[in-house]
Amino acid sequence: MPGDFSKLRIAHIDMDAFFASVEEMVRPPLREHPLVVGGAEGSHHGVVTTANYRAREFGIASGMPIAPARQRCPHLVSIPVDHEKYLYFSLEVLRVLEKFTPAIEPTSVDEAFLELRGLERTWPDPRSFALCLQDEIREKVGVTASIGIGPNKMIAKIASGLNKPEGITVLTLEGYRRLIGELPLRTLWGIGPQTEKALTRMGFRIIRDLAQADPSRLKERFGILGIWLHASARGELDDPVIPYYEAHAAKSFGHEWTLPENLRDQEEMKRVIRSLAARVARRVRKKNCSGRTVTLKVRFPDFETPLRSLTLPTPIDDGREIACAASILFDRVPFRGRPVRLLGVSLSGIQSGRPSRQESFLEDRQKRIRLLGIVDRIQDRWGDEVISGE
Ligand code: TTP
Ligand code: MG
Repeated sequence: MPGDFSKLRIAHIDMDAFFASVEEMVRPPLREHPLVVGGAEGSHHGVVTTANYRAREFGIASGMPIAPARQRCPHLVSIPVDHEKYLYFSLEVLRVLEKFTPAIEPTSVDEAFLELRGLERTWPDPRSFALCLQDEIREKVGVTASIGIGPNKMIAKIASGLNKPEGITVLTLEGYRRLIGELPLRTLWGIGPQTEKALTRMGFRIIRDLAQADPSRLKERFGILGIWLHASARGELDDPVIPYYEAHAAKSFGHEWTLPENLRDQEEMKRVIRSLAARVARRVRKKNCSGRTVTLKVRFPDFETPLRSLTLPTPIDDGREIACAASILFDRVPFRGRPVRLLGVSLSGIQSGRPSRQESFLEDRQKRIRLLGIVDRIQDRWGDEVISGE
C-alpha cells in the first residue's frame, strides 16, 4: 500500500552502514570484503564504529573491540576513522535532500527527518517520493539509505530501521499499534537504560504495556516524563520537523555553557543541564511566557553538535519540567563514550501567559507558581546554588 500523505507526515532517512559505505564509495574494491571502520589500518586495537553488511553476517557490530571481531572473521578488513570524509558525504546527502524539500531536520551525521506536508502536490504518494529520493542519493552520492515513513517522527524512525539496508518502510499508526506487541521498551526514542529499568520494575516489558498503562500511574511516578512516555508509546506525539536553518531563528529562550574543561561524567552533565533549565525557566517566567518545545544541545570536542528536541502536549515554564524533558533528550544523544565541551537547553514554541491550571501536570501548580515567584527573586540575587532542587 503506497500510503496517503494526509496520514503520513514524516520521513526518516538513515544511511546504511554509513562510515563503511563512504569508505567503499572511495575505494570500491572494499565492497567485496567484510569491512569495519575503527582502529588503525590492519590493527587489532580500537573499537568498531560500524561494520558493512558483509561483516555483520559474522555477528560483528558497532561498539565491539576489533580483536574479537577479527577472531569472528579472520579476513576482516579494518579502516581507520576519518570524520572529515564522513562529514563531507553527509553534506552531499543533505544537498540531495534539499532538492526535494527545504523542511529537513538532520539529527546526526547520517540521519534526518523530512516534513512531507506540501509534497502531495509533486508526488502521488509517500512511497514514490521515498523511492525517488533513495535513487537520487545512490546516484549522486554513491551510498545507500533506508527510509521510514510514518505519521510522526517516532514512528518514522522506527520504520527506517525495520528493513535495512536499502529499505523503504511505510508504517501507519494502525501498523505501529500492531507492531508494539513485539517491540521492547528500548525501541522508543528516549527510553534509556535508567528509564527502562524503572519501567521494568513497574512491570512493563514491551511498548504495548506502556501504551495500555493508566496514565495517572505513569504521571505519579515520572511527572511530565510519564505523560510523554504514555503519548509516545501510543504513537500520539506530533513533534514538528524543525528545519536546521530555523533551529536558531525560532523564538526561543535558551542558555548554553562552554565547559571550562571537557566533561566526561554524565551525572555532572545532568547537573549542568538542570541548572541551565532553571535559568531558562526563570527568563521565560519573567516574560510571562511558556513554551512547548524543549531542545538540548551537546557539543563534542570534535565540534559535532547534535540538537535533540521534543514537543510536549502542553506548555511549561517550570525548570524541573524543562529539565525532565531534557533528560529524555539526554538519552537520545549519541555520546559513544565521548566527553562534552558545551551543553545548552532552550525552550521554544513560545506563547504568552503562564500554563493554566487545567493544563498543568502537577496538582499543586498554583501553589508552586507562587512559590516559584519567590524562588526567582532569591535566585536573581544569589544565583542558582542557593536553592537546589530546581
Ligand atoms: P548508525 O546509523 O547507528 O549505524 P550505521 O549507519 O553504520 O548502520 P545502519 O545501517 O544500521 O544504520 O550510525 C551512523 C554512523 O555513526 C556509523 O556509520 C558510525 C558512527 N557510529 C560510531 O562512531 N559509533 C557507534 O557506536 C555507532 C552506533 C555509530
Ligand atoms: Mg545509519
